[in-house]
Amino acid sequence: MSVITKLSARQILDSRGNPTIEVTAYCGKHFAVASVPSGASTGSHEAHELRDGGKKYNGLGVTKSVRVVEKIISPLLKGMSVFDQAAVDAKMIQKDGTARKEKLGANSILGVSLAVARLGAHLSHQSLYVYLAKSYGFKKSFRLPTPLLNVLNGGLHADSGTDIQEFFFIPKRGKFADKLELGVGAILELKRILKKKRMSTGVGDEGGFAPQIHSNEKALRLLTSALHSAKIKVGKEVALGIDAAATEFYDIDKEIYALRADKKHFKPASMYRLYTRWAKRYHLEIIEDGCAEDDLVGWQKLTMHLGSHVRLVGDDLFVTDSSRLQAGIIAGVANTILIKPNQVGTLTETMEAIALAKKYSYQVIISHRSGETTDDFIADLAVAVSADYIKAGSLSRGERMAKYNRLLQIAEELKQ
Ligand code: 2PG
Ligand code: MG
Repeated sequence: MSVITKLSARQILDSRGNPTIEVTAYCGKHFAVASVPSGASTGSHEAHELRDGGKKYNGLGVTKSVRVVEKIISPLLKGMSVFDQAAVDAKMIQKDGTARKEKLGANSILGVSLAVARLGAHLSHQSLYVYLAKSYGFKKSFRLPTPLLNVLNGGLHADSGTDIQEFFFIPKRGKFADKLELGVGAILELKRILKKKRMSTGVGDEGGFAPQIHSNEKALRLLTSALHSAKIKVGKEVALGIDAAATEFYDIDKEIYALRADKKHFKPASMYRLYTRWAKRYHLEIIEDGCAEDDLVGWQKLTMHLGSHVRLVGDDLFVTDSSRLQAGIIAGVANTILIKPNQVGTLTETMEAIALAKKYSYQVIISHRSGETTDDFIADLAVAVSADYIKAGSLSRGERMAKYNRLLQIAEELKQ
């Protein structure tokens, strides 16, 4: 029988130099490793990250989480089948016993969850995406996701001065490898233009450029002009998209969205007007977190006005949580969900949210976090569930490229 014999864990550092947890799951002499990413623009409904507090690493150490894995979770799961992922996850959820995984920490639990899944794939001699699809009953007519390339970083991810956190190039033509090639061409042209304008070509947390721009709309204009000068058809060959991460610039007391860069304020019920203008002018295919996590009025208006032709993505809104997604479906908000396993804390709950989204025809985007490791699990996850998109940053920085390069391997395997 293939059972879990031991779990070990350690503190490693993520792409921002912050501590994070890496877990090894063992079945005798066989083992598999997984690590956990961490966000900056985290929604308040996300599951809890267990951190040490105190002086070391600005309180961000994860030695407590390491101890939880080795002293509590390892004996708890010892002897369980490696292949019964749902039971493994349920056991940890039950042991934790809190709604947001405050006791054991979602980082501890997710590290174990992902390492066990990878061990299951290894022991059954299957690619991880095949194993995941089989374990959770997703169709095996796999499809590669379209990449959302975050080519300009702002908000909490860079000091470029834009309120909008992420600006995407979305290459649409050809196979996955063709899309990356198209993306590289567009990014190099953007770099050339930035240089010509004597703007910085240094990159932010997710590998996108982060020049001082100080106007959200100027950023959109810059991207459009790069596509024009590369003779790429905007909207047809490469579309644009944004992650506003609006929770970060929503003033909850005054009930207004304060766009500092543009010196503009919007009430929840009128935020959609700004996006309507941008969507028309700049061919926006995607608007993620256009409104704040609990602003239902804003979300409803936005969905009513743009939902039929723009992908309106709930990130902080849904936090990969089936019950929040269910509530959103009933309220008629958004039409796409962003999936980040560490928002909810187990693979099984992540899969539940994806299955629910698919049932109600919401599109699915699998996403990295701004603080990443080189773990490429989400690439396999995206293929396992035939996600519509993957968001893993720009085409730079090793921790971002790890995901895209893993997709290139899978594309070769699938001849896609
Ligand atoms: C987001 C993510 C990833 P963070 O808002 O979608 O791009 O950012 O990980 O900082 O929450
Ligand atoms: Mg987001």
